[in-house]
Amino acid sequence: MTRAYIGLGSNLDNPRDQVLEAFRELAQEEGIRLLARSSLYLSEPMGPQDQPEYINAVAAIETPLEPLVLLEILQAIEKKHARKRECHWGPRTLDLDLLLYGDERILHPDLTVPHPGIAERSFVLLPLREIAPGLSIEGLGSVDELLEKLGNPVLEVVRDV
Ligand code: A4P
Ligand code: MG
Repeated sequence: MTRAYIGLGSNLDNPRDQVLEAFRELAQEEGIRLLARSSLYLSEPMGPQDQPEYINAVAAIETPLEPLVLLEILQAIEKKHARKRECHWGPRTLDLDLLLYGDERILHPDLTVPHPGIAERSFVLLPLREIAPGLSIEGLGSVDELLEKLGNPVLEVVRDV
């Protein structure tokens, strides 16, 4: 069994519901045990600015699945949300990133883990710290240190009930 962290993001078609539904879908997958889900964080778009704000969150899971199999499941869930890949860093109904898979470093044409964006993204680090306080990322340092390097950013948490 490996503990892994999934980053969730949405900025189209009622992002809050997209993310909440994705948590439910993750929990229902055979081979995925949902251990924790973060709050929903509101964040300004990184990349092109002419797109709506994002809702971001992180899930902690435990799984016996190999990372590439897990990635396929994440992509199947994205598809169910009518995800259209139109433009790099452009708006999306649901984006699921495999942030961490145990302590493993994976450099595969289809999968880079830890996810390359982690250290620069407050919308990943803040929800990650919420559900995994004290977590350290092999080669990058602790989530607290990474947030400090970003100037201890703050993001608004959205009510999810
Ligand atoms: N891939 C490689 N490594 C991974 C991984 N660790 N997890 C490959 C998931 N996928 C991974 O992804 C392209 C390919 O990346 C996949 O086929 C997979 O094999 P994609 O999701 O189709 O493309 P993308 O999302 O347009 O590009 P990219 O680089 O993944 O973008 P990001 O990093 O996902 O960023 N602003 C805010 N505030 N919040 C956001 O969540 N997200 C993005 C997208 C831009 N701006 C944002 C946010
Ligand atoms: Mg992505």
